[in-house]
Amino acid sequence: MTRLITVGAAQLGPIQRADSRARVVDRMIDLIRQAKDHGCDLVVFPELALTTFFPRWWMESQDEIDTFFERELPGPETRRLFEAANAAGIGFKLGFAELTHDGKRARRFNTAVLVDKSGRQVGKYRKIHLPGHAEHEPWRAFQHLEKRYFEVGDLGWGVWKTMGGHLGMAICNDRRWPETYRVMGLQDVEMIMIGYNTPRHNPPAPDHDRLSEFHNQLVMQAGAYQNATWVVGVAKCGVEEGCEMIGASCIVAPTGQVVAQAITQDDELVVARCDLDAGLSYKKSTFNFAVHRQPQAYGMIVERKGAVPPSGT
Ligand code: ING
Repeated sequence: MTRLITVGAAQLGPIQRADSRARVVDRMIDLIRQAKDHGCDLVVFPELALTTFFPRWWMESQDEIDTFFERELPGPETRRLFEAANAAGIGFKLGFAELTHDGKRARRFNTAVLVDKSGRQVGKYRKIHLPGHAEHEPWRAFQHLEKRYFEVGDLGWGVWKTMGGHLGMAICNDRRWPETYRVMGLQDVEMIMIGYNTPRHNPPAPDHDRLSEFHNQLVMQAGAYQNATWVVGVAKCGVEEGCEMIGASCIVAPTGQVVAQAITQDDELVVARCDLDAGLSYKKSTFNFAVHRQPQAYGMIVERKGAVPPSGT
């Protein structure tokens, strides 16, 4: 018996600072319409999909920073998106900047929510690996202030039984860290949805720029294969306010193979029919965690944060 889920990776082209949420929602609803035409069950949108990638700018006014956050979701400007998906009978994952209050103070996270075909919010994830820096670094061609504008996510990496399978989420820089995939792999995840906004140029390491798409694909193929799971990576890309971000959205099978990939740096729906049982043969053999893993040897991975070189001469 195969458990097929038809997935639409809904890559978004650039969103300029002046682009309204309404304009962006129009574009996303068009991608949902295309997904419906292709028989998609699930649509995956990028990280911070409603606005331009604002951590590229140093801002002092919290009010100005907060214009990029959602205080409620769905809210007045995003309700149309939820209604369109529900009318199409399509579930979706949406990345956005979350501003919430815990009764004592405001909390700000780089967040993703998973909504099923009935419109129910079944899962939420808050980004844990925040890249970049927390202070103004004017030497950079552009800033990357995620460590300033967001808190480290406090929900862990969950896996939810929905859409006929075990689905999990991660966000952008998370995809570069093997721990991200393994925590979900240990929850028997079958599909991991990852949105990203990845500038091509990395100011502290410009020699990496030419390898941006290679590294993007490498980490998601590795994560998929080593945890016998589908990985759906979806970009917001193109030139936003003079800053180019890579596309290369792709759908990776548990075999590690890329089964579909975007070819533009614009709005583009990438579709694949994903058999959620495709990882089973790996989970029963090569990556049978219960049989082959040796957690007693892995303690350093949790106990030690930074690398410590060997002692001696
Ligand atoms: N963006 C980038 C990412 O991890 C980055 C940050 C860029 C890291 C280039 C390394 C090299 O894809 C986000 N938003 O995490």
